[in-house]
Amino acid sequence: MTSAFRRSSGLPRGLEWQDKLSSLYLLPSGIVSGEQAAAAVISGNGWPIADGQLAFTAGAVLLRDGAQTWLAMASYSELVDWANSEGEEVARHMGQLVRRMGARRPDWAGLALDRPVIMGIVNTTPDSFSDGGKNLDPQTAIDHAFAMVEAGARIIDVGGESTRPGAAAVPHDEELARVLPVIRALAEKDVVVSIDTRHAAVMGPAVEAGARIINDVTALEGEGALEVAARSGAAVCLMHMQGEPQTMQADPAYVCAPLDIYDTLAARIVACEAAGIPRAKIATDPGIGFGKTVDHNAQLFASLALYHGLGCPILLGASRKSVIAKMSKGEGPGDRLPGTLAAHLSGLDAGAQIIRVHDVVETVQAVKVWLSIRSAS
Ligand code: 9MG
Repeated sequence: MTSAFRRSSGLPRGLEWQDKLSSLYLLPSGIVSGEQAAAAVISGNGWPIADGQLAFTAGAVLLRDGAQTWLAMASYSELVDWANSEGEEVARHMGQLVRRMGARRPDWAGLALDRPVIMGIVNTTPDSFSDGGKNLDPQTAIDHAFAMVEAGARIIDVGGESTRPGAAAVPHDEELARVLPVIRALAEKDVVVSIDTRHAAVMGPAVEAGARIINDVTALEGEGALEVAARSGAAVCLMHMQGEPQTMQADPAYVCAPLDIYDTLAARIVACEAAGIPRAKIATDPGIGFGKTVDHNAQLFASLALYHGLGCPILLGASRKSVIAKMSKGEGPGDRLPGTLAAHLSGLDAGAQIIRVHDVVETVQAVKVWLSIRSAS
């Protein structure tokens, strides 16, 4: 695996900042929790992340320069001194970033984000990469979803069109016929449902049927999607994808994957706000496996905390994806649970609030152990 960044010997100093601020990013590191987080913040050696249960005590300043991104590490207090010594513009830019990182995240779709939210996957499709065909019958899908809720899932993500690499498009009425009975049955019992779709024509009826979240792998780029999502009042998840499912894995290319994706998500948040979707309703997702090589995915896992700078909850979805097998020894989708857990727990360490999974029982156990350890720190 290769890093997305090049090591710099020190923090960037004395630059003409006014034309460089948009190339300046902060990747929080040295993330601690519980009493350690509180002690770091009180002593001025750290800053809270999202809800105050986590704090970062150091950070990487990332500076893009053409095709290269330079990385300089510093402790939190060195970062503060540095930002203040580089002039008003840098202090303001860094101040906005850390304020966004530290702001408490309000409930999302009515869910408190003070402990990890597990989103269970129900694909009512014949061709999804891992569970394709298993939940095509609505009653089977509904039973499976209730079992996931019983096991601890707090959201059920219902999809009626596969977005796996190479998947074919499905007519909207077919997609609706697959998802609506499942959404209705779950919503009737007050289950929080997200509709996994990239089509405005599906989003509207799905929300009317009771879905509280629109999970769109194209970050509401499709025709009419922003308007429908805004009108619906639903929470949204903006996921990053490069290209189209048919071809996205052909030759994914970035100047710097973590930062290119950060910029795209930032622009989509601005578009949402302009359309009337408040930031409080938005979650962001770097889109593991969607138009990314193994190196790109590894870089995203390693820099996930960067996305706290967008000021929204982070959703991470690595469940059973081919990247897990590519990082290991080529296991089939049904044998990727251990790698999936490792990837998701690393996401929780970075402060991700929501994880999207197939295997709820096993994930709940892993998260409970993770929480016990975290709450002792
Ligand atoms: C629908 N879908 C498939 N993979 C996903 C991921 O990683 N994140 C989100 N939000 N949705 C996904």
